[in-house]
Amino acid sequence: MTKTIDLDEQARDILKMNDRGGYTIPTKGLYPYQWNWDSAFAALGFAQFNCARAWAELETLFSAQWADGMVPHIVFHKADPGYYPGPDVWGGTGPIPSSGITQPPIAATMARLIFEKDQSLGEEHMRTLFPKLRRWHSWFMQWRLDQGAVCVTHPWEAGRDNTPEWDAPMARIDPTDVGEYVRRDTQHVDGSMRPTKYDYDRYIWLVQMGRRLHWDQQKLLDENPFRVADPTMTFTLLRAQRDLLAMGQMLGLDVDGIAEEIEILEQGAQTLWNPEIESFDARDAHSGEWANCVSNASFLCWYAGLDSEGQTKQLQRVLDKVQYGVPSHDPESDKFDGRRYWRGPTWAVMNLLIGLGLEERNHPLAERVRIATKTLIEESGFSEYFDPTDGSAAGGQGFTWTAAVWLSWAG
Ligand code: 9WN
Repeated sequence: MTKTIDLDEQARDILKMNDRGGYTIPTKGLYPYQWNWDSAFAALGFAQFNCARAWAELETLFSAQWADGMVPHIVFHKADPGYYPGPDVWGGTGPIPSSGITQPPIAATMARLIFEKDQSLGEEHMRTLFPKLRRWHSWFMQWRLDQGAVCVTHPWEAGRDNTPEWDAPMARIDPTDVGEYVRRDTQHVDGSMRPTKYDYDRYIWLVQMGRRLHWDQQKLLDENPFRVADPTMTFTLLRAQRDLLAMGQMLGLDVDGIAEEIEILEQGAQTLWNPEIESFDARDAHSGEWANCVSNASFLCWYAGLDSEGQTKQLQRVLDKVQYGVPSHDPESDKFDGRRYWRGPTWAVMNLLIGLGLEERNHPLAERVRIATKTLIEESGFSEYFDPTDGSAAGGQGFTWTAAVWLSWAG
């Protein structure tokens, strides 16, 4: 009991420590800016003790929304040389210096959860956020669909940077003209826990291409060799659209077209079912090839409101295989690496989304996912991610989103 109280306090302290006034950084040193989905999780964490601060987090994020509706994945409020690639490399064209890509759209869902805790002030904030969320979701619908599933155009967009799902599309990029650059991430954490130089050359090459094309979506659609229909984006957008529709109806706002978009996404989500491996999977939008990967994003189907017996079998299997699930990559695959970022480790934030979906659908595995997450944090603290085989801490420490997961769900 005492331990739990201490962890509550520690989690609140982490949020306060990473608060830069209106926005929260993921962790000091490694990630000194505002990240899109990290911020939405931070808002949910703040809502457990300070709803006004939670709304401010989302509003600051949306102050960086581009004219075309996109909400960038990093907002560079104040330059910091400790992170690469910074604002000058990205050349984002929004109102505040930013990256040129987006991240999983979970903000509408987090806003709804915050609204449910804050009915009095919440209505005013929701009314302000609603049209902005609507424009962001419409941007996805306009630019990112492949057979109704939502595509990523850079591995960083899905927030799962080096997952094996990108291996084949990444191999087609020739980054020989990428030039010299200095990575900063490996100065903060051990390189064995990070993506490799092979990955980084391609990440930076894609950024340079986007910048050259001034982040024009039509031009990127024509030129970008990396375009993958992804379960993270598809399931999170489907869920976000359902929440937006519910909020809009509740507040009597214009929800015209959202129900139709939900239908498109529902059909799109089904196109990500790979019958060969019997799992939701990523599909290369250029070649049509499957990634053939069971990842933690495959388990977001319940979060998106979709039941799946096949996916339940997969979840049971991977949870039986490692003690501290949900692993980001299949522990029976030869590409599984328990400490290398999105190639195996367990991420508390993904578990939160997976767990919420399972709980809402009264799934028998729901409690198992929550308890695994709670145990990880109790045993190894608020680290960025964890080794699913022994539960040890990995990556950055004092991490905002892990603290938010503790306060809002796992603790
Ligand atoms: C690139 C901040 C972000 C998360 C991502 C995670 C990692 C960045 C990086 O850190 O990505 O966006 O430099 O590695 O993969 O999910 O939002 O915590």
